[in-house]
Amino acid sequence: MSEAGGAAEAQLNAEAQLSNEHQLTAAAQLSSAAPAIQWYPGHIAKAEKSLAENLAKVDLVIEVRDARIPLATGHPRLQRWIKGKQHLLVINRRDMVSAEARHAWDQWFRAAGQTPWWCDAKVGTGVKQLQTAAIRAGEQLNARRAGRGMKPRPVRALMLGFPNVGKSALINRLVRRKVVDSARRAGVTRSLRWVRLGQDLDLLDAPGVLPPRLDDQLAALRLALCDDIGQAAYEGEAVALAFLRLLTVLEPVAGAGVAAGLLERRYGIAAQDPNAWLEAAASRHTSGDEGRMAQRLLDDFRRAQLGPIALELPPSP
Ligand SMILES: Nc1nc2c(ncn2[C@@H]2O[C@H](COP(=O)(O)OP(=O)(O)OP(=O)(O)O)[C@@H](O)[C@H]2O)c(=O)[nH]1
Ligand SMILES: [Mg+2]
Repeated sequence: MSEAGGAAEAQLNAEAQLSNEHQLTAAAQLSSAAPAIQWYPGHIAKAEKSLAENLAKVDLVIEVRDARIPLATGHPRLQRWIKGKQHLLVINRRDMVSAEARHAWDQWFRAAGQTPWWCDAKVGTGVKQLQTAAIRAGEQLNARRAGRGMKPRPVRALMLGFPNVGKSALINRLVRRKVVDSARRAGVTRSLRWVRLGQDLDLLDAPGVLPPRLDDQLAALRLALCDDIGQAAYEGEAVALAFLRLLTVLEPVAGAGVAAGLLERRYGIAAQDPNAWLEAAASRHTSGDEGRMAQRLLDDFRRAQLGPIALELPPSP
C-alpha cells in the first residue's frame, strides 16, 4: 500500500473506531467489576523476536485478519513489518459474516487503497486467487533479480496475523494437504516453519502475534469473543455478559447479521437484562451452572451456530 493509502487507512481506522465506540461502548463493555483482558504469553513474545529476525528473508507479507473483527485484528506494528516488502491483505473467515458485511468492508478497504482477498480457509474459497496474487508478486521480484543478472527463486511469503485467524489453515489449503497444525484455539502454532508450494512460493507459518498491551478493552473483548486470545486472559462469564449486551446493540445494525429474536429461538429465553438472561438460560440448559451456560453461548457464537455475525462494521458514509 502507498503511504497515502496508509494515511487514509489510519484516518478511516480512527473514524471507524470512533463510530463503533460511540455505538457500542456504553452498552457492550465489560462491567467495571471485571478484570481487564490482557494476554501476552511467553511463546508469543519469543515468536515476535524470531519473526523480527526472519523478516529480512521475506519478500511478501500475507497479512491475515478475521472478517468478524477486521479492525481489532489489525496489528499496530504492521506498517513497520511490511516496510520495503510487498503486502497482501487477507480477510479470512468470510463465511462467518453476511455478504452485506463483507461488501461494506470491501468498499471501506478499497477506499483506503487496499485490496482485500476474502478467504474461507476451512473450505478453500478465495485461496486460488490468493495464490495467484502471491505468485504475481514473485514474478515482479524475479524480474528485478533478472535485471541484476540473478537467477529466479521462489517468492518468500510470511503469514502474519493475530492468533487463531486461520494462518495455518490457509497454508494447508494453499499446499492442499495438512502440513502444519491448525486447531480451534489461540496459540496453536508455536514456532516458525517454512513450507514450499511448487516451484514458485515458499510460505512461512508463524505463531499469531498481538500487541504486548491491549489498551483498547473493547477490541480486547472482541478478540476474546472470537477466541483470538487465550482463555486464561479473561473470565468467561464476564465476556458472555458483554456479548449479550453487544447482541442487543447489533440487532438493529444492518449487515451485522443478528436475527431478531435470536436468543429466544435458540435457547427458549427471550432477550432481557444479561444477568437475568444468563440465570434463566442456565437454569434451563445447564442445571443452573451459569459458568457452563456462558461457555456454551460463547462456543455457539464461535462455531457460527448463531449464524454469521459481524462484531465490527465500517462506519456508514
Ligand atoms: N469457519 C471457518 N473456520 C476457519 C477458517 N479459517 C480457519 N478456520 C478454523 O479456525 C481454527 C484456527 O485456525 P488456525 O489455522 O489454527 O489459526 P492460526 O491463525 O494458525 O492460529 P495460531 O497458530 O494459534 O496463531 C481452525 O479450527 C480452522 O479450521 C475460515 O475461513 N472459516
Ligand atoms: Mg497457526
